Amino acid sequence: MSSISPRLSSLSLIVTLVISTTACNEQVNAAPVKNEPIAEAQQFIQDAEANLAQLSIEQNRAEWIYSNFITEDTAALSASVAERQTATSVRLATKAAEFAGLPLKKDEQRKLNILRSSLVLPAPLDPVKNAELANISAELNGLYGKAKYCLADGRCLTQPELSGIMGESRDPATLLDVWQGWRQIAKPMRPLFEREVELANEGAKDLGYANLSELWRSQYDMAPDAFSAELDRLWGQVQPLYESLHCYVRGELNQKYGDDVAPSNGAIPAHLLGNMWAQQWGNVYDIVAPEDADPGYDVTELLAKQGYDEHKMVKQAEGFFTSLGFEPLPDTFWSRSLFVQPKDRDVVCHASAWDLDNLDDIRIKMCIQKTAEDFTVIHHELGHNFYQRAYKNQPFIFKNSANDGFHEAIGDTVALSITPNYLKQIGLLDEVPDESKDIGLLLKQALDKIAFLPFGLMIDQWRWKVFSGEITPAQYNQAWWGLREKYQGVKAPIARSEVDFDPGAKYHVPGNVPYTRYFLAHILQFQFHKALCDIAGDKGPVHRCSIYGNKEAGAKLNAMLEMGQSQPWPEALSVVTGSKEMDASAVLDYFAPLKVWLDEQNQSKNRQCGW
Ligand code: X8Z
Ligand code: ZN
Repeated sequence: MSSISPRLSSLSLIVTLVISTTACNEQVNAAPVKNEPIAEAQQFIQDAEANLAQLSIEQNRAEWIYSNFITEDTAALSASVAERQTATSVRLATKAAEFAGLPLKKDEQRKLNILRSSLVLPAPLDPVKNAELANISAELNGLYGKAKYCLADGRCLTQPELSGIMGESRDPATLLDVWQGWRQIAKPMRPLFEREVELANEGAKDLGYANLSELWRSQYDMAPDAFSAELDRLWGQVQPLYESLHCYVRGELNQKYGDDVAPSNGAIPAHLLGNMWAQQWGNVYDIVAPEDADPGYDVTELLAKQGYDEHKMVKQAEGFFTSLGFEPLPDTFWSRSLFVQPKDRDVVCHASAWDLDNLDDIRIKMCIQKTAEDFTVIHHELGHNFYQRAYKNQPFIFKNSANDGFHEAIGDTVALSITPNYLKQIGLLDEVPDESKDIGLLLKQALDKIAFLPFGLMIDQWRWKVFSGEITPAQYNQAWWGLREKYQGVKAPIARSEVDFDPGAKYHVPGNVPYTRYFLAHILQFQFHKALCDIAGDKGPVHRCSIYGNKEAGAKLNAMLEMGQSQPWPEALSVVTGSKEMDASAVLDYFAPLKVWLDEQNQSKNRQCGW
């Protein structure tokens, strides 16, 4: 999906370079000899870039076909391309490390660094193990994509269909059935995941990293441990706001369901929060809505009332980007994307955005539900596509976002501008609620954005410990729930054991997609939104600002997107925000009135917060 794929490998030309770094470091030779390693490194970069650009297209096509038609044959073809591509990318990463320390141009050094550290599923050098890893990875993806759970009434449902029930049902027994049913599908993944970790750790070691955790954390223009500390700092900024929200929601759930189902203290049972993974809670807004500040509209209903189908939802989202000055999506986007879940075959329904040719063949693949939630997800996906197209003129290695959090933040930033005013402008809403309803709007937003933060953090806290060996296979599930409780204050509604493999029920675990990117995106999008609203000259509270139609804000955003990964991320961040630091103050400012209100509510009801 992204340009530098987890598994790049070679079909043809592997440039074998023999270099002598000592000659260069000692700096004693005459100029022509001294320059030789530099020229070799430059040639290596040029060849690697051409090679990878070509290979990525083949890989994208194989993966696209596999995820759109999951069969044994497409799995085998996709695994075989992955195998060849991983072999090349590992070879290039190894070689890139050998050029470290040469006095190269900044751009060249950056490219070597990216080549060395951008794998997310490195295979061991041993070709047999590489093939095994490619097969495991394809199998895990297929297991998730094909998974269905059959209800007692005989209906066998896919993940988006089951998620629909988790969002809508208010019957604890139904919710519990679907919650535990979806987790059945993950049990067979456990041995495959365990072996995947073993092999990828070996691959990371071959590349000179202590383990896969260190490699994943090395992709942020800073030392891996400094990055971990940065996450702790950001989490510390938003934790009090999360705790206020948790306390309020737990209290309201207790009122709705009673002590037996939803206790008034301790962790919240994970099946009651309107989402399969309790990661975003917007679907229980009706249960927790403030009595006197409810804005009184529901985007899902508005979409239905206005006859929006899947295509129109995507068109409307495209319209936001073009209003900022971005070119419309190409015709091929409309003819090649997947919007509707096919009835006759297995597909990976989890929403994704693709850039098939690293130029203009951009697409999304998504089983769209006609809901407010998916209207936002469509903006999220298009954010990826507009980013990809903005950096298409960069050299191949820089065709990526500043860091992976940036890629995840762009569409969400735009979606923060889906305000009541905007909905009125596009004809979805008749009347804009007055300011007295802001608490309702902010609460709805917080249920998605603030509730997500600890979830966005804990997935990789778990995985990094798995990769480093701190969590052993015998502790996978128990450690998972330990972290769920620690960060989110959420618990399993029924007993779990090591027969279960609950992490596997979340797409990004079998899909091997790093998850910290979403935590970062949930901080960054508020920084971007605030800065773009300033540029747009908006003088009101930031939660009511929409940058819709503002070409100046669009131009600034585009200036950052065009840079791709060519500069360290603080440089890109400063283009839009003027700051080189990730900072959650913008989150706190946005929700400041809600924080006051939540604390008042919790106090007036004498709630004991925390878990
Ligand atoms: O996976 C996604 C996107 C595709 S990159 C739909 N998201 C995370 C998730 O669904 O768990 C967006 C928010 C978090
Ligand atoms: Zn995304």
